[in-house]
Amino acid sequence: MTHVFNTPTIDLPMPAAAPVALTIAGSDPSGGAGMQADVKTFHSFGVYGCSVMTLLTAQNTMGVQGIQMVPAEFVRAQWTSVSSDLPLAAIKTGALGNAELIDTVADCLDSLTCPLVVDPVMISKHGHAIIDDDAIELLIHRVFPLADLVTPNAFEAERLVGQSIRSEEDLTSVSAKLLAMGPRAVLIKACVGERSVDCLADAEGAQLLRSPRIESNRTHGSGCVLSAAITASLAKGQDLSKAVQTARDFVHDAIRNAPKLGKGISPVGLLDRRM
Ligand code: PXL
Repeated sequence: MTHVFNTPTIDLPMPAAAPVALTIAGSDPSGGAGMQADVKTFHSFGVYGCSVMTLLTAQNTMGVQGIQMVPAEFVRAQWTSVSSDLPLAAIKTGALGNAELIDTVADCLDSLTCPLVVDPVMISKHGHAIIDDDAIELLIHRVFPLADLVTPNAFEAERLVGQSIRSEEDLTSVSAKLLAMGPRAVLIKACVGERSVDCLADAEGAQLLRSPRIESNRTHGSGCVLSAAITASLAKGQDLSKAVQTARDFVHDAIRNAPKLGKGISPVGLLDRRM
């Protein structure tokens, strides 16, 4: 006895395509940081996420156990595949690993027309270096001038400029020095005293964005999520200052909503921000 089931053909309406955002970043196989955090964040904002992988980490909530670079020519091959096919509305970079990879990524991004957010990832939450020292100079000279926004944390900003940040005045002067390296805007994420203070600076001037500090050790991936959230809003056509505001709120909520996961620093908890 043979049963035949015929599903009727239905003419489906064509859904509107979501804006597309690309991350050029490293992999965190535990899913909390890196390219995985970026693509999940894009999805939370209703943005279609795609990725070019620069390096693989062996990593979990307790630390980074290993790191392996993707060959530069294969990073270029991934870029060619994605950029020749998908309508990229915004791009972010995360961990870029070494000088050869930075050169390759800079070549790829040279003739870019969509917004570019550069997260100058240097070190993991556990203190593991994710970029070679000699590569930092190249990041400054080749990638920063292409960026609409660079988003260092205080440690990265201090390392890039060679000046420590102890006060809001330091924050403003370091942001001006970063701006002089060529990006159109800079967002430094810092803590001054009991407050979280971010500094957003562009050619028009600097604004200090103050908020209460949330005491939490469930913050793995928070930097990646912030820059990815800004990229998602830029892909949707928001202006930079609004995109930064939306992304800061998103990260605050994500830290507050982080469940305990794994034995170490839990990842932030991403909520739906499709509207
Ligand atoms: O959170 C910064 C970061 C970015 N990218 C990768 C990482 C980390 C931190 O661990 O592993 C791949």
